[in-house]
Amino acid sequence: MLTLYHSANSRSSGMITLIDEMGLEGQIAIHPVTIGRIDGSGMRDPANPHPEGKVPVLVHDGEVITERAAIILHLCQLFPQSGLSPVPGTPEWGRFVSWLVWYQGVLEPVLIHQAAGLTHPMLAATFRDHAAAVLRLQQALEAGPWLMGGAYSAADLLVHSPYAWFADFTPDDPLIRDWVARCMARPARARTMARDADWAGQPSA
Ligand SMILES: N[C@@H](CCC(=O)N[C@@H](CS)C(=O)NCC(=O)O)C(=O)O
Repeated sequence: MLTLYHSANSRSSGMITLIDEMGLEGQIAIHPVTIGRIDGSGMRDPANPHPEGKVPVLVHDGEVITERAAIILHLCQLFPQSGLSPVPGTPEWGRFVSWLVWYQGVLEPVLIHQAAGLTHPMLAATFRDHAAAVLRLQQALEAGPWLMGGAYSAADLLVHSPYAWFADFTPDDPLIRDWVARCMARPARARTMARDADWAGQPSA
Protein backbone atom coordinates (compact mmCIF):
# COMPACT_ATOMS: atom_id res chain seq x y z
CA MET A 1 0.00 0.00 0.00
CA LEU A 2 1.17 3.52 -0.85
CA THR A 3 0.23 6.60 1.21
CA LEU A 4 1.40 10.18 0.66
CA TYR A 5 1.32 12.48 3.69
CA HIS A 6 0.52 15.96 2.40
CA SER A 7 -0.02 19.46 3.71
CA ALA A 8 -1.71 21.98 1.41
CA ASN A 9 0.45 24.70 -0.18
CA SER A 10 3.77 23.14 0.72
CA ARG A 11 6.57 21.12 -0.88
CA SER A 12 4.24 18.12 -0.89
CA SER A 13 1.89 19.91 -3.32
CA GLY A 14 4.33 19.04 -6.11
CA MET A 15 3.96 15.38 -5.19
CA ILE A 16 0.18 15.67 -5.58
CA THR A 17 0.84 17.08 -9.07
CA LEU A 18 3.27 14.21 -9.72
CA ILE A 19 0.63 11.61 -8.81
CA ASP A 20 -1.82 13.35 -11.15
CA GLU A 21 0.73 13.65 -13.99
CA MET A 22 1.59 9.95 -13.61
CA GLY A 23 -2.07 8.91 -13.68
CA LEU A 24 -1.74 7.27 -10.26
CA GLU A 25 -4.82 8.71 -8.56
CA GLY A 26 -6.65 5.91 -6.81
CA GLN A 27 -3.39 3.95 -6.40
CA ILE A 28 -1.90 6.21 -3.72
CA ALA A 29 -3.88 7.25 -0.64
CA ILE A 30 -3.49 10.92 0.31
CA HIS A 31 -3.32 11.60 4.05
CA PRO A 32 -3.57 15.33 4.84
CA VAL A 33 -1.51 16.41 7.88
CA THR A 34 -0.67 19.71 9.52
CA ILE A 35 2.90 21.05 9.69
CA GLY A 36 4.61 23.85 11.54
CA ARG A 37 4.94 26.74 9.06
CA ILE A 38 7.82 29.18 8.82
CA ASP A 39 5.52 32.06 9.90
CA GLY A 40 4.84 30.26 13.19
CA SER A 41 1.39 29.00 12.24
CA GLY A 42 0.39 25.34 12.19
CA MET A 43 1.86 22.51 14.19
CA ARG A 44 3.52 19.15 13.80
CA ASP A 45 0.94 16.40 13.29
CA PRO A 46 1.37 13.30 15.46
CA ALA A 47 -0.06 11.26 12.57
CA ASN A 48 2.85 12.26 10.31
CA PRO A 49 5.53 9.51 10.15
CA HIS A 50 8.30 11.91 8.97
CA PRO A 51 11.08 11.85 11.60
CA GLU A 52 11.07 15.69 11.72
CA GLY A 53 7.33 16.21 11.13
CA LYS A 54 7.87 17.46 7.57
CA VAL A 55 6.09 16.76 4.28
CA PRO A 56 6.12 15.14 1.83
CA VAL A 57 6.40 11.59 3.08
CA LEU A 58 5.55 8.49 1.08
CA VAL A 59 4.90 5.30 3.03
CA HIS A 60 5.17 2.10 0.99
CA ASP A 61 4.10 -1.01 2.91
CA GLY A 62 5.42 0.46 6.13
CA GLU A 63 8.69 1.86 4.71
CA VAL A 64 9.02 5.64 5.18
CA ILE A 65 10.41 7.50 2.14
CA THR A 66 11.30 11.17 2.59
CA GLU A 67 12.76 13.84 0.24
CA ARG A 68 10.98 14.76 -2.98
CA ALA A 69 13.72 13.41 -5.26
CA ALA A 70 13.57 10.05 -3.49
CA ILE A 71 9.77 9.95 -3.72
CA ILE A 72 9.91 10.79 -7.44
CA LEU A 73 12.56 8.14 -8.12
CA HIS A 74 10.65 5.53 -6.15
CA LEU A 75 7.36 6.18 -7.95
CA CYS A 76 9.00 6.40 -11.40
CA GLN A 77 10.66 3.02 -10.79
CA LEU A 78 7.44 1.49 -9.48
CA PHE A 79 5.37 2.86 -12.39
CA PRO A 80 7.78 3.18 -15.36
CA GLN A 81 4.88 3.18 -17.81
CA SER A 82 3.68 6.54 -16.46
CA GLY A 83 5.84 8.42 -18.97
CA LEU A 84 7.21 10.96 -16.48
CA SER A 85 10.77 9.58 -16.64
CA PRO A 86 13.09 7.71 -18.95
CA VAL A 87 13.16 3.94 -18.58
CA PRO A 88 15.02 3.00 -15.35
CA GLY A 89 18.49 1.61 -16.04
CA THR A 90 19.01 3.44 -19.34
CA PRO A 91 21.68 6.16 -19.84
CA GLU A 92 18.86 8.75 -19.99
CA TRP A 93 17.64 7.52 -16.60
CA GLY A 94 21.08 8.40 -15.23
CA ARG A 95 20.77 11.97 -16.56
CA PHE A 96 17.26 12.17 -15.09
CA VAL A 97 18.55 11.05 -11.67
CA SER A 98 21.29 13.72 -11.94
CA TRP A 99 18.72 16.50 -12.31
CA LEU A 100 16.74 15.34 -9.28
CA VAL A 101 19.76 14.90 -7.03
CA TRP A 102 21.33 18.15 -8.27
CA TYR A 103 18.10 19.94 -7.38
CA GLN A 104 18.04 18.61 -3.80
CA GLY A 105 21.80 18.78 -3.26
CA VAL A 106 22.67 22.02 -5.04
CA LEU A 107 19.93 24.24 -6.46
CA GLU A 108 17.65 24.37 -3.42
CA PRO A 109 20.53 24.96 -0.96
CA VAL A 110 21.95 27.69 -3.26
CA LEU A 111 18.58 29.45 -3.36
CA ILE A 112 18.19 29.22 0.40
CA HIS A 113 21.69 30.62 0.95
CA GLN A 114 20.80 33.48 -1.40
CA ALA A 115 17.48 34.16 0.35
CA ALA A 116 19.24 34.15 3.73
CA GLY A 117 21.99 36.47 2.45
CA LEU A 118 24.68 33.87 3.25
CA THR A 119 28.05 33.85 1.52
CA HIS A 120 31.15 31.94 2.59
CA PRO A 121 34.09 30.43 0.68
CA MET A 122 33.09 26.94 1.88
CA LEU A 123 29.54 27.39 0.59
CA ALA A 124 30.86 28.62 -2.77
CA ALA A 125 33.38 25.77 -3.01
CA THR A 126 30.72 23.16 -2.27
CA PHE A 127 27.64 24.50 -4.04
CA ARG A 128 28.99 27.22 -6.40
CA ASP A 129 26.25 29.86 -6.70
CA HIS A 130 22.96 30.64 -8.42
CA ALA A 131 24.74 31.99 -11.50
CA ALA A 132 26.51 28.63 -11.96
CA ALA A 133 23.23 26.77 -11.46
CA VAL A 134 21.49 29.00 -14.00
CA LEU A 135 24.16 28.12 -16.58
CA ARG A 136 23.30 24.44 -16.13
CA LEU A 137 19.62 25.19 -16.73
CA GLN A 138 20.37 27.37 -19.77
CA GLN A 139 22.53 24.67 -21.36
CA ALA A 140 19.77 22.08 -20.97
CA LEU A 141 16.98 24.39 -22.13
CA GLU A 142 18.90 25.51 -25.22
CA ALA A 143 18.42 21.92 -26.42
CA GLY A 144 14.98 21.86 -24.66
CA PRO A 145 12.19 22.56 -24.59
CA TRP A 146 12.31 20.49 -21.37
CA LEU A 147 15.26 19.56 -19.13
CA MET A 148 15.37 16.04 -20.53
CA GLY A 149 14.85 17.25 -24.12
CA GLY A 150 11.63 16.77 -26.08
CA ALA A 151 9.33 15.54 -23.29
CA TYR A 152 8.15 16.97 -19.98
CA SER A 153 9.38 14.84 -17.07
CA ALA A 154 9.35 14.75 -13.29
CA ALA A 155 12.72 16.56 -13.47
CA ASP A 156 10.91 19.65 -14.81
CA LEU A 157 8.26 19.26 -12.10
CA LEU A 158 10.84 19.33 -9.29
CA VAL A 159 13.51 21.69 -10.64
CA HIS A 160 11.17 24.52 -11.68
CA SER A 161 9.34 24.45 -8.32
CA PRO A 162 11.22 27.14 -6.36
CA TYR A 163 10.76 29.59 -9.25
CA ALA A 164 7.02 28.88 -9.23
CA TRP A 165 6.82 29.63 -5.49
CA PHE A 166 9.22 32.61 -5.51
CA ALA A 167 8.94 34.42 -8.84
CA ASP A 168 11.62 36.93 -7.79
CA PHE A 169 14.24 34.18 -7.91
CA THR A 170 13.48 33.34 -11.53
CA PRO A 171 16.52 34.28 -13.63
CA ASP A 172 15.89 37.05 -16.14
CA ASP A 173 16.43 34.80 -19.11
CA PRO A 174 13.66 34.14 -21.65
CA LEU A 175 14.59 30.46 -21.98
CA ILE A 176 14.19 29.90 -18.25
CA ARG A 177 11.18 32.19 -17.81
CA ASP A 178 9.32 30.44 -20.66
CA TRP A 179 10.19 27.00 -19.28
CA VAL A 180 8.90 27.98 -15.80
CA ALA A 181 5.73 29.36 -17.43
CA ARG A 182 5.24 26.10 -19.39
CA CYS A 183 5.67 24.06 -16.20
CA MET A 184 3.22 26.31 -14.33
CA ALA A 185 0.66 26.03 -17.14
CA ARG A 186 0.36 22.23 -16.78
CA PRO A 187 -3.31 21.39 -16.08
CA ALA A 188 -2.28 19.02 -13.27
CA ARG A 189 -0.78 21.97 -11.36
CA ALA A 190 -4.06 23.89 -11.57
CA ARG A 191 -5.89 20.81 -10.27
CA THR A 192 -3.46 20.57 -7.32
CA MET A 193 -4.00 24.25 -6.48
CA ALA A 194 -7.78 23.75 -6.50
CA ARG A 195 -7.49 20.65 -4.28
CA ASP A 196 -5.08 22.45 -1.95
CA ALA A 197 -7.62 25.25 -1.55
CA ASP A 198 -10.12 22.62 -0.33
CA TRP A 199 -7.61 20.81 1.90
CA ALA A 200 -6.41 24.07 3.45
CA GLY A 201 -9.94 24.76 4.65
CA GLN A 202 -10.37 21.37 6.33
CA PRO A 203 -9.13 20.02 9.65
CA SER A 204 -6.43 17.36 9.25
CA ALA A 205 -7.72 13.79 8.93
N1 LIG B 1 14.14 18.42 1.70
C1 LIG B 1 12.74 18.15 1.94
C2 LIG B 1 12.13 19.40 2.54
C3 LIG B 1 10.77 19.15 3.16
C4 LIG B 1 10.27 20.40 3.88
O1 LIG B 1 11.05 21.23 4.37
N2 LIG B 1 8.94 20.55 3.94
C5 LIG B 1 8.35 21.66 4.65
C6 LIG B 1 7.08 22.12 3.94
S1 LIG B 1 7.38 23.12 2.54
C7 LIG B 1 7.88 21.18 6.02
O2 LIG B 1 7.36 20.09 6.12
N3 LIG B 1 8.05 22.01 7.06
C8 LIG B 1 7.57 21.70 8.36
C9 LIG B 1 8.66 21.77 9.40
O3 LIG B 1 9.78 22.22 9.09
O4 LIG B 1 8.38 21.36 10.54
C10 LIG B 1 12.07 17.77 0.60
O5 LIG B 1 12.45 18.30 -0.43
O6 LIG B 1 11.18 16.90 0.60
